[in-house]
Amino acid sequence: MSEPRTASLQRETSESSIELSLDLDGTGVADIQTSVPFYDHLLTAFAKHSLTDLRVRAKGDIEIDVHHTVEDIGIVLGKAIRQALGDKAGISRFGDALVPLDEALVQAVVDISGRPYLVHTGEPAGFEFHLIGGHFTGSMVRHVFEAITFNAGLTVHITVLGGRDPHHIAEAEFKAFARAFRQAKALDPLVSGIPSTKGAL
Ligand SMILES: [Mn+2]
Repeated sequence: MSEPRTASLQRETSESSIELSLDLDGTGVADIQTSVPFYDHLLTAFAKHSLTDLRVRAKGDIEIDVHHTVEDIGIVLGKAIRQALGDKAGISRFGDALVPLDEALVQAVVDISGRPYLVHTGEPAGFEFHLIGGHFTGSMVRHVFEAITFNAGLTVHITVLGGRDPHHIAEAEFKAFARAFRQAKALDPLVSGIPSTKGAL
């Protein structure tokens, strides 16, 4: 590996203030303070299981709702992933994972395609309305994946195959995504150059 695959971004709006840095070739060290504890938990799981070192400091108008802060961090995380991936030379490009958390089971497939596309299905009826950890609604899970996918330029399929507990379902979704992303971003010694017949991703 030549270039370090790192990125460090800041984003400031009237709704949130975010500092985020990551290293795609890390060991999964997470240092995350978003002011939304359950989101810290999800992003820590993402870092750990994707072997991405991730540091986040965020403040936002959570007295209104956690929505702005959670979404904006997803946007910045996506942009940082895109920047850190660079020209994508030598990557595996595709990854997939099937991850359980007790009764919950989630499949994730990632293509570092340069084409943003999210297919997200299978959350049980009413999941979007459930409050997890007192702040975080189930609806935010899809919203975060939309923000990451669109800003990182990934094709992502996430399929919830089973689950009853909202905490388990959300966490299994992040772990499955992390695990699939870990494979996709991995450098494959057999790949020379950019793994696309078009020559660019
Ligand atoms: Mn948990």
